[in-house]
Amino acid sequence: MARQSGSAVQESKKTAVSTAERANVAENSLTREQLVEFYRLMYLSRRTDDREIVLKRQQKIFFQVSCAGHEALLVAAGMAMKPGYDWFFPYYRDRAICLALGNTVEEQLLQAVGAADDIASGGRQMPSHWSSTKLNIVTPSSSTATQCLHAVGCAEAGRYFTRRPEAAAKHDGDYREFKDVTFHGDEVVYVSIGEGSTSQGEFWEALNSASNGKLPVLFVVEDNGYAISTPVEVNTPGGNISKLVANFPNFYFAEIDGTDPIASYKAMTQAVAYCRAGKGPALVHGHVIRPYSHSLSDDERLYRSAEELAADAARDPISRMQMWLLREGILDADGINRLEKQVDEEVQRAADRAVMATLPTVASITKHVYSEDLTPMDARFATEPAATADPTERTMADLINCCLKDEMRRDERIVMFGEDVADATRDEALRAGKVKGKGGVFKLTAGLQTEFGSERCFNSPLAEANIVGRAIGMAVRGMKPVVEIQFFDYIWPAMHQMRNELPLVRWRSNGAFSCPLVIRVPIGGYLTGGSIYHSQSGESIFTHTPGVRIVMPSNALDAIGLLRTAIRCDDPVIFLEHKRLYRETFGRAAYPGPEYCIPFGKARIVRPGKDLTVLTYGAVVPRALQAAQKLHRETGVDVELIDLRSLTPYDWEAIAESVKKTNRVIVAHEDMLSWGYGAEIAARIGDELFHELDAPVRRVAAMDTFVAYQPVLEDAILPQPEDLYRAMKELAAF
Ligand SMILES: Cc1ncc(C[n+]2csc(CCOP(=O)(O)OP(=O)(O)O)c2C)c(N)n1
Repeated sequence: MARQSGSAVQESKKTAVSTAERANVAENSLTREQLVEFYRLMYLSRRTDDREIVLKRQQKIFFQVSCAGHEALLVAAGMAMKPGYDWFFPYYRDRAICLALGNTVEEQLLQAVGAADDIASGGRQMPSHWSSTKLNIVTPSSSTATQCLHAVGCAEAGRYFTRRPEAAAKHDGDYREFKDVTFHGDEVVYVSIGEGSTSQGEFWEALNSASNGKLPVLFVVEDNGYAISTPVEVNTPGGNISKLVANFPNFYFAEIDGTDPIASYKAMTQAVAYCRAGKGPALVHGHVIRPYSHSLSDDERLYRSAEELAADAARDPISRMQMWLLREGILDADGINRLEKQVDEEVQRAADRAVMATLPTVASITKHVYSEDLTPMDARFATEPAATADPTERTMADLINCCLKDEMRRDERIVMFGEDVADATRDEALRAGKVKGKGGVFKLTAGLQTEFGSERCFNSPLAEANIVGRAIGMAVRGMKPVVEIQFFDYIWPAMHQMRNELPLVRWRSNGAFSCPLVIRVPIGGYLTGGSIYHSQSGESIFTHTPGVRIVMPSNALDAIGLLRTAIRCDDPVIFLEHKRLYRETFGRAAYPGPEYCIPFGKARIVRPGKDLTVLTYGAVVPRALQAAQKLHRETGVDVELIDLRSLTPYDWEAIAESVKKTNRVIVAHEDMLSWGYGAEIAARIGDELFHELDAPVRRVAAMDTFVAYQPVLEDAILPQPEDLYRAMKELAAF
């Protein structure tokens, strides 16, 4: 990892050293050249921060957060690891490790100005949001701690591909065409976090899985004593994170003075060696300082005394290492000056270029919201059901299970995990045929572990962010996780991952990284007694997020066809499965074969009609059909019933065509009325089809409340066939 720094290194070679000093250097296992390079990188990082601060004051950049005080710990980590071989999930303080890995100052400053050529994000992310496909630095968000779970998933993917190298093969016709896989078998995954952010549950969820899986993840806690203005004792009981994590099994732990380059390097090399040898994860807790405020938006003098700041300054790693190099005779004053001058010139040149850089075009904004390579609307996903020897009508639950099996047979990159999805984690009894296996609370994953093994279908801890966060890390590496959230009602702990991470990986990295995966979620009510926490809808919360596809089938054939497309496509998909429809008589179908797909964004006309359009999806489809049939029988009003099937994207052409024909439209859904999915559709119809309408757009939906347990209340809260019937009748008569 030694990087030469030109004349500064030559200068150092000229300096005389005693035998004792040589021994000291050797003991630290860094050559003299490496020690000089170590200092150069630290100084380069600090000077880049200083330059950004100037640029911010000149209003040439718009945000600044520095690495100052963390440089020794981070250069040590960078020197102990292999760029483009190991994987990296750094946070915003990590300028120095990124420079040590090979990021250039110009690359970093291009992000600060928001340039089109910013390799990390194309001008989309704030400065210090490092990302590089060449170096395996994975695009981060600004959210604290979410990255810990991605690192765990990334390490799991490395292990998975090492054990099943054939799974890494390219494959035409699905996402694999665009998702290259690299692995080495002994790569280590670096993830860093501030001590304040260790309060987040996702940090602990990551330790849990890294420990259980003995995964090669190096956690680095950069403890500068503050989270903005909040001191360590508020976040960490007892004030020391090392004491709290000490009992996690399988870990290598080190607590060090992270302003000491030699101690830092020693700890990092030992931790990396431990991980690389496959012994388990490591956690290095470095005590560092924060000589500048949290960011340029903060003034630490408001909450830190002058004495405290002076005590920090006395531990500054830059001056400390400079003194050490001088004392050890590795560099003399001239050598230091020369090195610093070179660095200053390098930073100056980079800044001069960055401020002149071309800015991104406004036309680029919508690029990479979704895959530019393969859309789930693609014609390849439009197939017909295969002729079948077995015409047995199967339930939605059955056909979803069939689809999972088909796809797992076809694509070895697929893994399935979630709460209780395995047949039996302790599988002796299963293998001996003594137990049948569970396979999910709704049995949708039954038999997957038995057929595909415990590495491909397994139980997660009871932690929804853990499920989604790990899946994201795996998908970034090219795996295809098809995970389950047990009930929609409990999706909320994963919300942080689902809002700030999953939909954004592609867009925020300007297309450099992506995480196509599927989250299957049983959703909805009409259960008679399902109550508040087993009846929730809420799809509009997710359709309000760009970057993910939202699908909600109403029958068995659509479920199998849409799920297959969800798995094969190149975008993240939230696949909403209505629990009430799992085993319904309505909408059963024969198995349509292992290639049957339905493209997203294509509605299905459930019942053609000429007088009135009803747009709906999910469990309201059979209810609306019942109402439409009754209305036709009784009054002759002919309702056109359209099942949207996919909610993002949705089939505007089908909607417009139908409204132009009937001139009257109802949007119906099970979720509550206000700010629901129907509001958007109704608004767009009002906007674009106003002249086609003979009546106002009506909505039928749940009351603006929660779903109660007592069936009398539940029935009143959720839209029933009678409510739909009444609305249809009124609108037809308008
Ligand atoms: C989930 C989340 N909550 C709040 C914030 C706002 N925020 C940004 S940095 C920060 C403090 C982080 O402190 P620490 O983890 O100790 O890291 P440090 O900045 O000190 O290196 C906060 C509260 C955020 N980015 N993400």
